[in-house]
Amino acid sequence: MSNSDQLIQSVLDEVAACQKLTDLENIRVRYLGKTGLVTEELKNLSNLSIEEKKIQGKALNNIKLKIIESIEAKKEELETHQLDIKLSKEFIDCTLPIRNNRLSEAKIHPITQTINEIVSILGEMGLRYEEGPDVENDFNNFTALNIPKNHPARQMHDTFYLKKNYDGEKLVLRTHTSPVQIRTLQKSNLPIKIFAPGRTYRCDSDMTHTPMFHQVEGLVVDKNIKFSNLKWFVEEFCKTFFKQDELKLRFRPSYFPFTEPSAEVDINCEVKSGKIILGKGTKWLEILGCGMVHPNVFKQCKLNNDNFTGFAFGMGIERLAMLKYGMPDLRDFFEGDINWLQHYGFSPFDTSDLSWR
Ligand code: 2U9
Repeated sequence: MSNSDQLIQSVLDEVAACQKLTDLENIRVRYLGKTGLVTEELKNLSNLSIEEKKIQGKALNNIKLKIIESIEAKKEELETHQLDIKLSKEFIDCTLPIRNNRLSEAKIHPITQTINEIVSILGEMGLRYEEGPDVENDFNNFTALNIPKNHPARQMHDTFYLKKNYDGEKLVLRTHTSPVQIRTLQKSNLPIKIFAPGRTYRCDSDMTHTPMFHQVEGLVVDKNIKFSNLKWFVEEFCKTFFKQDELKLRFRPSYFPFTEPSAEVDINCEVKSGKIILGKGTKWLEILGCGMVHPNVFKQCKLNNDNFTGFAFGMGIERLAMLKYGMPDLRDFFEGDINWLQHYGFSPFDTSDLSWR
């Protein structure tokens, strides 16, 4: 074995026996560092003849390469081994139960909770739950509701229009849940006592508007239904929903194409240290719209029975939830922020607000 072969073999043995990255680094410095053995030999080449330089230089570079290769391979081996040890120590048993049950308890979204409460109250008051599609035709969303083409109310609705369907008809994302009532008026026998909660869409987005929001509308059609029946019904609903027997209501004349006469309804409140207290004080908060079903709506639905009249009302669900539960910003309802949901959400096990008897 030549001298250089012997040197290579002894370095390889040292590297193979090495168990720590720090020891490996020491070996590298001893042979290849600034004053390392191989480095010094390379420096000494300058004293040799050109012929000798060629031979010795090639041999030394060969030694250097072999040492580098063996150190690199060993380094990878030691690092992988260290990582394996670390991974085995930091093993996570994902089958273990969580530490704090309450922190990660699933919550019911306030919109779902509020809808469930409304379903419970209106159900108790004798109305039947109805639902319909989010994508509607122009007739159900507008024309049947006494909003003909070119009626200014169409502009008020900021409608999302869809591409024309196979019949060349332009469909819309419903701008209110009223088309559900239109469908029911067309298919059911009178009397009709229904309510329809659900998603509605308007091309509008700012502090107080989101492109999608929720509404609930009610419709009662029967013999001899009068405005006084509407007033009683709405008052009863508001007192139950806000759990305020003393709640006062104010009916202000208004205009909707689908009702005549129409009214907007306010509830009384007071503001104390920045907080709204409902059912106390002399301030007013708008809460819903309502009215007697316009005769044109009945005509459009081919209902020509003169003995029947009806009342209808509509409310924004986000607004009801914000007033009852104190969320300050409408847009948070749709952010999907888990901390907001932990704060404002409802326990699935607490159903106390869902029974009104
Ligand atoms: C039929 C006949 C009449 C539903 C009504 C309102 C008044 C109303 C708004 C409240 C807040 C919508 O979410 S909101 O912006 N709604 O003011 N809605 S009367 O009237 C109908 C519905 C269907 C067949």
